[in-house]
Amino acid sequence: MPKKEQQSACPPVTDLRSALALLKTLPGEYVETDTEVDPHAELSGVYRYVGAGGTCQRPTRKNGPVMVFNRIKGFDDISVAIGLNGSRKRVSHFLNCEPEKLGHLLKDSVQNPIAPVEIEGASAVCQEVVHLASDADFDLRKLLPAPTNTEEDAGPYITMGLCYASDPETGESDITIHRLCVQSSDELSMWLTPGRHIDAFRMKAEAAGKPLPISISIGVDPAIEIAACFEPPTTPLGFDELSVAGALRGRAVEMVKCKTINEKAIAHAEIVIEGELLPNVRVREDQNTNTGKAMPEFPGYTGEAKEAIPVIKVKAVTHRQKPIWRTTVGPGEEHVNMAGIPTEASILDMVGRAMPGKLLNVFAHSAGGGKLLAVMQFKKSAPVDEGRQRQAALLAFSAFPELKHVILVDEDVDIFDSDDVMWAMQTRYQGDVDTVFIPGVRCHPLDPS
Ligand SMILES: [Mn+2]
Repeated sequence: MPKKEQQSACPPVTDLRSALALLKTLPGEYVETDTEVDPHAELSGVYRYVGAGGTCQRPTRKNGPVMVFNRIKGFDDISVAIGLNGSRKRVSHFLNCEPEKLGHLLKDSVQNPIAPVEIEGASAVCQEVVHLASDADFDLRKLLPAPTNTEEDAGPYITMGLCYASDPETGESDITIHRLCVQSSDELSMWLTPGRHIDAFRMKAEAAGKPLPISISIGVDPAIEIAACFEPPTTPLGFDELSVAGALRGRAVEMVKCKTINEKAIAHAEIVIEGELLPNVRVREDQNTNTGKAMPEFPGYTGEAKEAIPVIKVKAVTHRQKPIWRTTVGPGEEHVNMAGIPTEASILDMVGRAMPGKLLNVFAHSAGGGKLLAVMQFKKSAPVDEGRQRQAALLAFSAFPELKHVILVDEDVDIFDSDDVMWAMQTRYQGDVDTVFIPGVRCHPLDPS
């Protein structure tokens, strides 16, 4: 099969650079430009037209290529990569799995985790260059080309920062991508959706009057970016999602001790920010712009700036030589895949345990940003199975609390083809009798309805 030849021709994906090297071998998946681009309200706009897809406002419906910008206005020796996970096909190449089977692969990986390991600092590429916040000229705004996605955004945003912190009592760790806004030369604001695990650690530290050390790794193996998007109950409090990435690669993720805080970071990351979540300090997210807006979010709307959110005091930035910054835009196919494939895995896992063999597959559809809508393919083998598909849907809502809509289809419907799903709804569905409403359930805080 061609796929096998391709595997032997390409080195395995172990970090961002090897992922980009793989994409360069695939037709139409990679675009690189030396044309200078402004990280302020230009870079993300270019990507929106060329690559984004998904819930991004349309000039086009296509899922375009990954983009790498080699010249960033105001910055030297740093490039920016956007959109690696922006198509299901690309993710399938990164994880060496058929696109339709990705949810199953992720489910199996959660069930067979491989814990991260620590390596010596000397062999960690993420610490080749070190900038300390105590240096006189230290300024995050000059070091990091974090894009301001639109003119009205609250500031430059770190959208692909893999935040890693540990429970002050148990020492258990968690990795999650959070919305981080650069607020000053050495401060970030951090918005944590209620219930997130790092917020639980932060609250414990705050109750003890202590800061919570946190590392932010940027530019890593895409397997880590996707694994980090698992949420409870699939990965409960204390479950380090890096162990899912370890399972995906069959090899533990390597971590290194941070230079200035008691925490670890991803050793192969392009860039690491080391800092502390400060106790009892809050900041208004748009204090520098007063626009009332944060940044474009995954449902396809601009998120509101938060009134009072936690602050990270940055202690250091470390990076590889000539690092590659990694960013994304909230609306678009990249978010769909990162949030959606773990959603699919969570639903497959829970329904599979309750009724083995009945749920054939799930697609966390692009229209819901990978979170709000799931299309479930249910196998009814006998007349007594009628109604069990509804139990499967109820289980899906428990498997992923941010889910809002489920569409149930039979095994002959291609769940990845929206036309096929719409056909099934036109020909097999009677809205007044076949729709089940569950009143008063909270979904995702960013759902504008
Ligand atoms: Mn977690």
